[in-house]
Amino acid sequence: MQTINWYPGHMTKARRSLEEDLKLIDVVVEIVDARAPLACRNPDFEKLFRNKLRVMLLNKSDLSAPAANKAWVRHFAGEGISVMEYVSVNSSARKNAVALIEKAGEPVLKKYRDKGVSKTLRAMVVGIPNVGKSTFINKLAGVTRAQVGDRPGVTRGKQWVKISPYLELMDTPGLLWGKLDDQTLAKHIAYIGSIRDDIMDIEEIAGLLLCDLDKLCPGALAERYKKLSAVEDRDLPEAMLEGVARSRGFILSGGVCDTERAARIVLDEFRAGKIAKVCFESPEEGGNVDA
Ligand SMILES: Nc1nc2c(ncn2[C@@H]2O[C@H](COP(=O)(O)OP(=O)(O)O)[C@@H](O)[C@H]2O)c(=O)[nH]1
Ligand SMILES: [Mg+2]
Repeated sequence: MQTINWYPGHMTKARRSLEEDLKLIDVVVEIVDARAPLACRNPDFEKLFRNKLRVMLLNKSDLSAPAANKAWVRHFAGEGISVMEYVSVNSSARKNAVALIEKAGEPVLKKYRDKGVSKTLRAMVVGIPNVGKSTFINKLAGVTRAQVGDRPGVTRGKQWVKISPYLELMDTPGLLWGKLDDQTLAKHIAYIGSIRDDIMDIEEIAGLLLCDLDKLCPGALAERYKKLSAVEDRDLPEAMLEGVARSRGFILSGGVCDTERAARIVLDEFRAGKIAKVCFESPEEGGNVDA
C-alpha cells in the first residue's frame, strides 16, 4: 500500500495543544471505532495519559460485529480500563456514559470530598478523526451546550460544559493519531474514514476493503454486489473493484469499468454500515473476529 502521509505539521501542533489541555483535566474519555480499536490507538498514549483516570468508549458498536464488541470489552476491561460498547448517535446511551465517567472519576471526587471542597470532575474527549468525538460531546452536552467555543491558538481559556452536578466536559475534543506505521492497521484507519480520502488512493483502499470483507463476510458482500461472485481472482483488489463496477453498471464507453465511481460507492456503503457489521481486528491474535 502506498504510504499514507498523515503526520504533517498539523499533527505536531495537535499534540502540543493536547498536552496543554491534559493539564486541565482529571479524566480522559478515549473514543475508538469498534471496528478497528487497535488501529485507533497508539503506544504513545500510555505515556501521554499516564497520570489520568481513563475511560474508553467502543463507539459505532452498531456498525461492528456483536461478538467482537463483547470480546473487545472483555479485553480492555482485563487491562483495567473502564470500557463500554457505545453508539454516540443514540441519545439514550448518554446516561450510561455519564455513569461510567463518574464511576471512573470516583477516586478524584473522593479526594475533593475528603478535603471538604465541592469540585467537579473535569473530563476531555480524545480520539483519532471520525470516531464520533463531536457527536458524543453534542449528545452529552445537549441543549445546554455553550454556543461559542474558544478558538484554538487564539484564546487560552477553555469552554466547559456542565454535564451533571459532578461532571464538566471540555467542549473541544483532543485529536489523536492512529497507528500508521503498521500497514494492516493503517489500512483499517483508511477503511473507517479516519484519513481524508483526498490524500490517499481510494481505488486501492476500496479494493483492499473488498478483499478483506470477502474473507470476513462473503455472504453479505455477494448479496450487496451480485456480480462479485463471478470474480475468480478474489485476492486481487482491482478485480474485486471491477466486480463492483459491473454489479452497479458503472461501465464507461469502450466497456471500461468506472472503478473510481465503484470505489466511492464501496467506501460510502461500508462506512454507512450497509454492507455488513464487521470488526477487522481481534484481541486474541491481532487478526480478525468473525461476525
Ligand atoms: N452508526 C454510527 N455512526 C456514528 C456514531 N458516532 C458517530 N457517527 C457518525 O460518524 C461520523 C463522524 O462523527 P464525528 O462526531 O464528526 O467524529 P469526530 O471526527 O471524531 O468528531 C458522523 O457522520 C457521525 O454521524 C455511532 O455510534 N454509530
Ligand atoms: Mg469532530
